[in-house]
Amino acid sequence: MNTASKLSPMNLALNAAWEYQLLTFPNPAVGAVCIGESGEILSIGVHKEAGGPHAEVYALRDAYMLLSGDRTLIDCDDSSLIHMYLREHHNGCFKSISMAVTLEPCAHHGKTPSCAMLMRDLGIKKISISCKDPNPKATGGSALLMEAGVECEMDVLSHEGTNLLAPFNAWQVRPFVFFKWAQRLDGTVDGGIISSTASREHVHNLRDKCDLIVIGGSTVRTDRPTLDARLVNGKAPDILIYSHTTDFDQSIPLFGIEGRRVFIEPTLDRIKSYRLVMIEGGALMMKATHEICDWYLGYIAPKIGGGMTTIGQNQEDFEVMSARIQEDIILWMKIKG
Ligand code: AOF
Ligand code: ZN
Repeated sequence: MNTASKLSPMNLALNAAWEYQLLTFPNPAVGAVCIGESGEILSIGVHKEAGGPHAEVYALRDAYMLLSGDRTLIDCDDSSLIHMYLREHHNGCFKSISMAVTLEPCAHHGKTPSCAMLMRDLGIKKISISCKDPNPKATGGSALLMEAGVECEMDVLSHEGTNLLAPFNAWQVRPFVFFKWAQRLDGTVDGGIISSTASREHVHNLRDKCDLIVIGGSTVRTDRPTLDARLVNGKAPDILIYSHTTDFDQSIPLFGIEGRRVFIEPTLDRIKSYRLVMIEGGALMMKATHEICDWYLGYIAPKIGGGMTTIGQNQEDFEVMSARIQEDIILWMKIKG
């Protein structure tokens, strides 16, 4: 059954954006959908990395290709080129098209040109927006579109949109901290590799964007981890080993990576000088970092057996903000409240 067709356009935009959550650092995760005259979904676009095309630009590119049959832009990821090409060739094909976007389209020219100006110039009919852009340099897109006669609906699924935008809001003023763990269906977290290759690549992509990983001393001693991003050829972030004792076997691979700094400290204060921080560890680390964790990222592998220890000494009630089923189940969560 194709459940995607039952979701609202804004839900589709939100789901698409969650796939790139934190990977767009320091930009926000954003999703955008183009909708045809009869309410049919034409395209779904997502912002994939800072410096790349914004979500709206991918959605407009793909809708244009569908409506016009012109496939010239099919492999184009150059935002300025897509803007220029669409302006030149749209031939009025967007005049009955609506869009749903998780974030107000940008009104400024940053690393890429303004989405709101492009949407205005293409003659989009209507736009639904979940959240205003908190970035003072980029905001103003909704006003610009309304002035141009585009119908604007604000605050659509605003709770969900605000959740999606939380890391971006944090980065303006403070670090954003999340706790990541992997478990089997029986709750065990030990006994070797648990997650699928795809999940581990996702973690490595996240490590590549993080500037600090925090890990407990006992995990370092038992797992002897590397904590780099080798599966995606990414960078190895700095490490804070949260420990009261400093005697670690220096042949543990995480110590041997050039260009990375490793701190061994009995407090978590170091986190304050970073912006995107991942905490890796088990039950004790989860408890120790309860006060400073914004979010929890859980990978649940469809397996039982092979481990002894669970993360269940803790008691937490989570709100699931995004649940994705791949080979593993991937849950983005925050403490309920
Ligand atoms: C959008 N759609 O998909 C995103 C937006 O340097 P730039 O050109 O990439 O602009 C980055 C700013 O644009 C970012 O700080 C945020 O305010 C907004 N992000 N806007 O219309 C998107 N990612
Ligand atoms: Zn934009």
